[in-house]
Parts: sequence; C-alpha cells; structure tokens
Amino acid sequence: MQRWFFSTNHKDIGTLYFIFGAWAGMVGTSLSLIIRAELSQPGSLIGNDQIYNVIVTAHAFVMIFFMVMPIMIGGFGNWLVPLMLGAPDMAFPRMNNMSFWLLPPSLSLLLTSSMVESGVGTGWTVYPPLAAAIAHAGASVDLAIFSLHLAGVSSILGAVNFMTTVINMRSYGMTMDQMPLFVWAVFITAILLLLSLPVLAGAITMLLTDRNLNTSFFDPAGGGDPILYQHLFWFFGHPEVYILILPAFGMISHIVSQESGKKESFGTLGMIYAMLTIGILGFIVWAHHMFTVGMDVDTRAYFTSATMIIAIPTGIKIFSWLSTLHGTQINYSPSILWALGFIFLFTIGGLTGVVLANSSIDIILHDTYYIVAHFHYVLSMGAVFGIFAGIAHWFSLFTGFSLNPKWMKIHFFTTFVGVNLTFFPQHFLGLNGMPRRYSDYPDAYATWNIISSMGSMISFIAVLGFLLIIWEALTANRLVIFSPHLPSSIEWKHPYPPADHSFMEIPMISN
Ligand code: HAS
Ligand code: CU
Repeated sequence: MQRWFFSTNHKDIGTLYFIFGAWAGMVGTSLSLIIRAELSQPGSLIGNDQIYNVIVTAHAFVMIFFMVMPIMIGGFGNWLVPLMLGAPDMAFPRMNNMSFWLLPPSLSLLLTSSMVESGVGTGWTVYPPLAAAIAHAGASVDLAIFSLHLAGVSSILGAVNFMTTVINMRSYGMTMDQMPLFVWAVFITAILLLLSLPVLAGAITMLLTDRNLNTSFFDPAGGGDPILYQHLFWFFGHPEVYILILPAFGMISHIVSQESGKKESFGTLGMIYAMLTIGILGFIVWAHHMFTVGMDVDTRAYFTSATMIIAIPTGIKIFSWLSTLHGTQINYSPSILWALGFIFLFTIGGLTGVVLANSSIDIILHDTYYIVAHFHYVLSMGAVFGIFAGIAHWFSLFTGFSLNPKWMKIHFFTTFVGVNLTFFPQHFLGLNGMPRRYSDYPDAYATWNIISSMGSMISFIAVLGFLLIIWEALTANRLVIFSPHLPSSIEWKHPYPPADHSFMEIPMISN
C-alpha cells in the first residue's frame, strides 16, 4: 500500500485531511448552488420538496462534519499543534491515522443516505417525529445515523489525541500559559468535542432504536417525548458551533499578531480565559434553539441571559485583536485581509446572535431566513474566512510553495462581495417572515432571493479562481526557503522552531 495511506506522521495526516476537506467542500458547494438555483425565482425547479430538503440536509452535514471540522482540526490542528508545541508528532500517531480513515466511510454512508429510498429530508437537526419511522420510512435516516456515529468516533479519538498531546508533549519548560493561542484553541475545542459528541451519539442511537427496535424514547404513544431529543441534540449542537469557530479564533490570533509586527498579541492570557469562558458557557445555553417549544417564562429568561453573557468573552477577543492591530502600519497581505474580513463579518453574525438570544424576539424569527443569515455570517464568513486566512498564512509551510499574492487578493475581494450579497439580504427575508427549509416562496420575497442567488454565483466563481490559484502555486515551482534567520517567513519569533525540518523532504514538482 502507498506510504501515505498508513502514514502516522502528523503532517501527512494533516495533508490528507486538507485534501478530504477540500473535496467535501466541493460537494457542499455544489449542493448549495442547487439550493440557490431552486430559490433563484418563485416557482419550482426541482419539482420535489423532499428532494429539496434532502439537499439542504446534506449541504449542512457535508459542510459542518466533512469540510470545516476536518480542515480546521484535522488539517491545521495536525499540522500546527505538534510544531507549535515542539513535539515530534501527536501522542497517538496510529490512532491519528484511524481518525482520518473513519471519515471516508462516514461520508460514503451520508452520501448513500441521500441516494437510497427518499433520502434524509429532516434538516441537520434530525428531529423526530419527522425523522421517526413513519415520516421517514426506509433506510435513509438509519444510514445518516451510522454516518454520524463514524464521524463521531473519528472526532472523539481525535479529541483524545489532541488533549493528550497538549497535556504531555509540550517542549521542555513550556508552561500552559506560554502555549501558543492556536494550541489553546484546539485544546479547548477538543474538550468540547469530548464532552458533547457522546450526547449526540446517545440521542441518535435512541432515535435508531425508536425507528427499528420499537423503543419509544421520543414517541409520546409509548410514553416518550420528542422534546427530549431536542434537548439532547442542542446540548451537543450549541457546543458544536463553538467547535466550528474556536480553531478559527486561534488562527486569527496568530495572523493578527504576526501581521501587526508586534512581539506579542494584546492580552494573550485574556484571550485564553475568553476561549475557556466561551467553551464553558457554550454548555449551558442550548435551549436558545428551542424557545418555541413552549418553555415556561423563567426558563426562557435564564437561557436568554446565559446566552447573552457569551457576548462578553467574544467581545474581549474582538477588541483584543483590534488592540493588537492598533497603531501598526497594516501591510494588506492576503492573510491579514482574510483576518480583517473575519473580524468584521463574524462580529455582524455575533450581533444577530445576540438579537436571537432574546426569547421573545426569537419566537418571531425562529425558523426564518434571519437564522440562516445569522449562522452563515458566523460560519461562511467566520469559519470559512478563518480557513482561508490560515491557508494564506501557512500554505508555504505546508507545501514549500508560494501562492500568487495578487490573485489571492482578487479571490478575497470576490469572495467578500459574493458572500455578503448572498447572505445580507437573507436578514430582510427573515424579518419579513420567509421561513427556512421550503423550496418555494410568494412573489413578495423574489427580489432579495434573486440577489442572494446572484451572490452565490459570485462566490462560486471565486471558488473556481481559488482552485486555479492552488494549481498555479503547486506547478509554478516558486520554492520557499525557510530559515530561522528569516524572521518574516514564518512565526519564528515564538520559542517553537519545528521539531524537524521535513519541509526539506517535499519533492520538487518539475514541469
Ligand atoms: Fe448562533 C442559531 C445565538 C454564535 C451558529 N447559530 C444558530 C445556528 C447556527 C449557529 C448554525 O440565541 C442555527 C442552528 C439551526 O440549524 O437551527 N449564536 C448566538 C449567540 C452567539 C452565537 C448569542 N452561532 C454562533 C457561532 C456560530 C453559530 C459562533 C457558529 C460558528 N444562534 C443564536 C440563537 C440561535 C442561533 C439564539 C437560535 C435561533 C433560532 O431561533 O433557531 C454568540 O456567541 C455571539 C457572540 C459574538 C458577538 C460579536 C462580538 C462581540 C462584541 C462585544 C459587544 C457586543 C455586545 C452585544 C455587547 C456578540 C463586539 C450588543 C448587541 C447588539 C445587538 C448591538
Ligand atoms: Cu446556539
């Protein structure tokens, strides 16, 4: 078998995750384009609402579990955490390989679930009774559950690996408070994964037995309660959204501090405490996703207040990044452009989150496009901008080659226009009452939907351009030479030179 298949090297595995995540990203993008095509004008394109909902569900699953998480934690985490700790590799290198190889079967099960019977048209939340055996007969939902089981095992093993590595394999003399912020971010993300995924696994397994073995955990006819599923799902689901964003926070901190030219980022210890606070609070706010289930007013008041408190540590992070940049001469390189875009657009998404935290407002806005706008600002423009910032910043370390900076800037501005045109109008649609997860709408919603679909085409053109940029960088042979004596080439100012210099091993591609 090829050497890369069984590789236990954290860099090889990180690269596998990048390739896998990029591939899944293409699948997820294609699905999103089908969604925007269906919604690009009133009336029906696909002609089948179940299929439309299957596409929406698959889009969310692919993007969350097979694009963002593998790239951020699997790709950047594997590549950078051992280097930043001065460790020779991850703590459990062979388990690391297994974490990766659980993902392709998991993705296969998910894609199969969309292709057999009538697919999973439940949304990524998989709520019963819609996801139960009557509304979704056939094997589709079961296949999706198995897919999540495998992805969950992969992530739990990965989380154990990162936590063990961070706790035990820091280089001699590096205390926890001296640990780089990206390592902290991945460490806290791993804790969140370890504590939240088993709850999801429990919930979907209970759903599986409800569907197949005549249990009735979620079926009132047998004494069960469908709301119990929602509580279990969101006890996982809310920490999951911070799992998706914390590694980006970590990457943005490195980029902002490096690009500012200052020796250290503003308030490093405060950043650590802010991430810890976000991680802890993330576990006690879950019912803000369920304000419409008929909660009593005290419970609503509690979840509103607890949720709004998260704006404080998040604000600490935003203002610390801005303070780091304060007074510096910004050299608008691709990585700082993505980082600035991240800070600006993530803040917009965060502010609409605070709007939604108010339970009385949320009862109006729940299940409308306002929610879709909120989470795409924090995900498509938060998490994804973080990924692009990381690629712009570390591509040369990973490959030994350099990206064309001019094309990278064009890519940034095209993406910036595309995603804002796609998602900003969705705030208006939501405020006007357009519900999510429907394939058609009254004519009154046409204008903003047309603009939104045009925005998605611009983003798609940007994606194609990015593929071209990667291809050009890999074939143009502009070799980058790393040296501790070139302070600007990579973050050598920190006390963690890579444990080995294996970028010298990267074979030169000759053309
Ligand atoms: Fe969210 C729904 C509330 C952050 C992702 N979120 C979602 C969904 C996703 C998602 C995917 O309370 C939909 C799930 C589904 O399929 O149904 N979210 C928040 C709040 C925050 C937040 C308060 N979300 C995220 C992040 C995500 C993410 C990060 C992924 C990366 N979200 C909600 C609520 C819902 C929700 C409701 C349910 C809606 C429904 O009905 O379904 C916070 O973490 C955001 C903090 C960040 C900031 C910005 C920077 C802070 C500064 C400090 C000053 C700000 C202050 C606030 C003092 C706040 C600059 C002032 C307030 C003003 C409005 C001016
Ligand atoms: Cu939440």
